[in-house]
Amino acid sequence: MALQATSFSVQNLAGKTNATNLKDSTLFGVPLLDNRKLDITSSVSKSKMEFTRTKVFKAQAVATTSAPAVTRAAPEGKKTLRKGSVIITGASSGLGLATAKALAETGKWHVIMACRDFLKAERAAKSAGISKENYTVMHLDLASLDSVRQFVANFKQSGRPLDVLVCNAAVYQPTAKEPTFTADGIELSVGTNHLGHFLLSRLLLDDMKQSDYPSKRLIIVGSITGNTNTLAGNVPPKANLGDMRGLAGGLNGLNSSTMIDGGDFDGAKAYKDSKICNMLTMQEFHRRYHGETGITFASLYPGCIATTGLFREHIPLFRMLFPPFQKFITKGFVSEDESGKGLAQVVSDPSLTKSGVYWSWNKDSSSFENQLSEEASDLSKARKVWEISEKLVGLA
Ligand code: LMG
Ligand code: NDP
Ligand code: PMR
Repeated sequence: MALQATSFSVQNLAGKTNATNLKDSTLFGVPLLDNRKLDITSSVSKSKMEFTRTKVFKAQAVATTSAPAVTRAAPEGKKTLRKGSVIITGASSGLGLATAKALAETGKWHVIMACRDFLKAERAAKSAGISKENYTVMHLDLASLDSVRQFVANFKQSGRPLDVLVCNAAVYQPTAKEPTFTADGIELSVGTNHLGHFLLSRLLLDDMKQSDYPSKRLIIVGSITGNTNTLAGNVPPKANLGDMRGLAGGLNGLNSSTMIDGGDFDGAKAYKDSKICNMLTMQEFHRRYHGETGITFASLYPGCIATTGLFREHIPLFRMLFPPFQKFITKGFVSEDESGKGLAQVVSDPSLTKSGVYWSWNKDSSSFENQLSEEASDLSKARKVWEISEKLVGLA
C-alpha cells in the first residue's frame, strides 16, 4: 500500500536531525533523539516507532483486552463479571462517540455519555448502533461550572459506580476574531476544555477511589498540537502558557487577558494552550494521587482525526483540504473508528495501566509512551496550573 511504503523509520530521521543540530527532538509527534521522558522498553522497539499509523486497529484489540471485572453473585448463585462503568465527556460525536461504541461493543462496559446536547447524543448512540443496555446519556455542559456540579450530583444520585472517567470533550475556535465566554465568564476554549474538566475530575475523584474495579483510570485527551517538540506543534500560533498571568486573572477579558499567557486573543492558540493544561493536569493528578489511590492517570494523542466536528468552525476550504493533507502528506490521519479503538484501549487494556503516561500509536497500531514537550512536562507549571485552576473553579 502506498501509504505504508512511503513511511520511514525514526532512525533515518534521527540521523537527519542530528546533522542539523535541531533542538526539537521529534518529528510528526514521534521522538527522535532526546529520550528524557521516553520509556520505550515496554511496548515498542525504536525501529517500530514510525511517525504514522495507517492500519486499522484489530477489532479484537479492545474486545479481548478488557480488564478483568469484579465478580458478583448472579441470582442463580453463579459468579458473573460486573460491567465496567465509564463516563465519557463529549460522546455525542467524533472520538468520544467512537470510543463509546468500541467499549459498548465489548459488552463489558456501560458508557455514561456526558453530553451538552441530550437529543444529539441519543441520536448519535442510535446511529452508531450502541445497544440501549450499554449506555446512558446524562446532561453535562462543561462551559458552565454549575452544570458540572449538577452533573456530578446527578451521577452520584444514580448510584452507579465510577471506574473510568474520560475527559474528551473540546471546542476549537480557529476563526474567532473575538473571544467568547463560558457561563462563568471564562474564555470558552480553556474554560471548557480545561477548567470544566478540571472541576469534573476533582469532584469525581472520590467516586473513583471508592470503586472496587480492578483498574481505575482517569484519562484526559491531549494533543500533538500542544507539544512544541513536534512539527505539528510548531505550526503557528504555537502553544505557550508564559507566566500564566491571564489564567491567574480569570481569562475574563475585563481586568485580565483572555489568553493564559496574557496576550491578545487567538482562538487557535487558546485551544493549544488548553491542551497543554490537559496534559499538565494529568501529570499533577498522577503526582498527587496515584500513590495514594492506585488510580491510573493518562493522556494521549489519538492521531489526527481530520474528519471530526472539531473543525466545524474552520473555513470550508480548510475542512475540504485538511483530511487529504493529513492522509497523503503528513500521513498522520486516523479514522474516527480507529482512534476510538485506541482510546478504548487506554480505558480498558490491562497492559496500559501505567500512570502518568502520554500515549500515542505507531502505524501498526501499537501503543507507545510518547514524549511531551518541555513545557507540557514542566512539573512546576503543572503545579501552578493546578493551583490557579482550583481557585477559578471554586475549590480553593
Ligand atoms: C493559523 O494559520 C491561522 O492564522 C489561525 O487563525 C488558525 O486557523 C491556525 O492552527 C490553526 O492556523 C496557520 C497557517 C500558517 O497554516 C496554514 O494553514 C497555511 C497553509 C499553508 C500551506 C503550506 C503548504 C503546505 C503544502 C500542503 C499542500 C496541501 C494543502 C492542504 C492544506 C490544508 C491545511 C493545512 O502556517 C504557516 O505559517 C505555514 C508554515 C508552518 C510550518 C511550520 C513548520 C515549523 C518547523 C519547525 C521545525 C520543527 C523541527 C522539524 C524539523 C524538520 C526537518 C526535516
Ligand atoms: P468533536 O467536535 O467531534 O467532539 C467534541 C465533543 O465535545 C462533542 O461531542 C461536543 O459536543 C463536545 N463538547 C463541546 N463543548 C462541550 C461542552 N461545553 N460541554 C459538553 N460537551 C462539549 O471533536 P473530536 O472528537 O475531534 O475531539 C475529541 C477530543 O480529541 C478533544 O479533546 C480534542 O482536543 C482531541 N483531539 C482531536 C484531534 C483531531 O484530530 N480531531 C487530534 C488530537 C486531539 P456536541 O456534539 O454537542 O458539539
Ligand atoms: Mg497540522 C507533520 C505532521 C502534522 C501532523 C501530525 C498534524 C496534526 N499537522 C501536521 C503538520 C502540519 N499542519 C503542517 C506542516 C501544517 C502547515 C501547512 C499544518 C497546518 C495545520 C492547521 C492550519 N494543522 C492543523 C491546523 C489546524 O487548524 C489544526 C489545529 O491546529 O487544531 C488545533 C491542525 C492539526 N494538525 C494536526 C492535528 C492533530 C491537528 C488538529 C489539532 C488538535 O486536535 O489538537
